[in-house]
Amino acid sequence: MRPCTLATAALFAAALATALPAGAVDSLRNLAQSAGIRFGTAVNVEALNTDAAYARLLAREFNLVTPENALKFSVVQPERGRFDFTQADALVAFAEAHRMQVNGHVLVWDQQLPDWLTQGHFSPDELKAILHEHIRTLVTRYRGRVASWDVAAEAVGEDGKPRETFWSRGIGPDYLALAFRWAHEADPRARLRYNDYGGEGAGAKSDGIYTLVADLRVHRVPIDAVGLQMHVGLNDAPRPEDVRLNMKRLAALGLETDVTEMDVMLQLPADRADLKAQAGLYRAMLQACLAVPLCRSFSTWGATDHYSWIPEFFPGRGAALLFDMDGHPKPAYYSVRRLLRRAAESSPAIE
Ligand code: 9MR
Repeated sequence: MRPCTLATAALFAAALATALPAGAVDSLRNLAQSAGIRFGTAVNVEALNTDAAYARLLAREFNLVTPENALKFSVVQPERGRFDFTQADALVAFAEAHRMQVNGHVLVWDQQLPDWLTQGHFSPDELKAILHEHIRTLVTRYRGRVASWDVAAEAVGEDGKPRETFWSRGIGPDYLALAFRWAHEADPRARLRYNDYGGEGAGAKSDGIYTLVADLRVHRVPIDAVGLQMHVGLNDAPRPEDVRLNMKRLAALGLETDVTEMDVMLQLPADRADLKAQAGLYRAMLQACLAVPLCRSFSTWGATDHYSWIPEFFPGRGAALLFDMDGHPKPAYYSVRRLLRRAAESSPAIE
């Protein structure tokens, strides 16, 4: 979409936003708030700007939003030194109009990098300068408006060892510590997070993530939280009990946790039994989070099945989220809501 069209669409979304209800009493966001956590989703900003029903659904049900792609390196700095915040600005404005928190995603990742960067043959010092400038520019722009940042993501391999990435190759092993320090310098009050998949429960990767963040803590690197992505299927999800224990051991390091990107992909077309099993998994993972005081939020990687990354990446699979293709609640939505209501009845509210 051309910038002027996007800007017009953003204005439309903002105007529409003021007419929306700030979450019905029984919405996920309101129940979650009473239960002491935030309930979030990744947001497709193009859809936010063009699909009024989607915007209404987001405003009603969620109080935490993560731009699904709008702040990724190739989107936000498509050419060296030229930053494009059109989409991210639209999302932050929408979030502010609806009293939602924003999680910035993602500063150091080795996907969605622009060609000028990956093919630029930069020296370690040049790459450090580029990354520093990138982090400083993004975090400063949204200081006080983006409450937390995924500073780094997916830096640990399946074997638990640090993964070799574009950044580790180009800068060396201290790129992670540097990134957290630079983000902290740019906004000392932002909550800084490490975010990964496949290490939510027990196992080598979970241990590797634990070792990595423990080491950052020992070296007084400003890290506040660990994000557990939770992209799962019905047969490969971690045991909820292991997720709880993992959250607890991270809490013992002084780290908060979040479920950051949950979705449960199903074989299409999804049948009733699968939708029921899916509901059970969402419920169990939410329950693990609710059981650990330092687990602060629970987010799904998209709101409706219509705007989910799964069918494109896993042909024949999908139906992974809480709302169906038409934005109607699925069994998983009702399970999550019931559990939040129960938790809300026995828990103090957060600010
Ligand atoms: O959902 C995102 C999709 O639209 C992008 O094409 C993709 C690019 O790799 O990234 C997806 O989001 C990822 C997130 O940024 C990091 N964790 C895994 C998510 C799913 O791949």
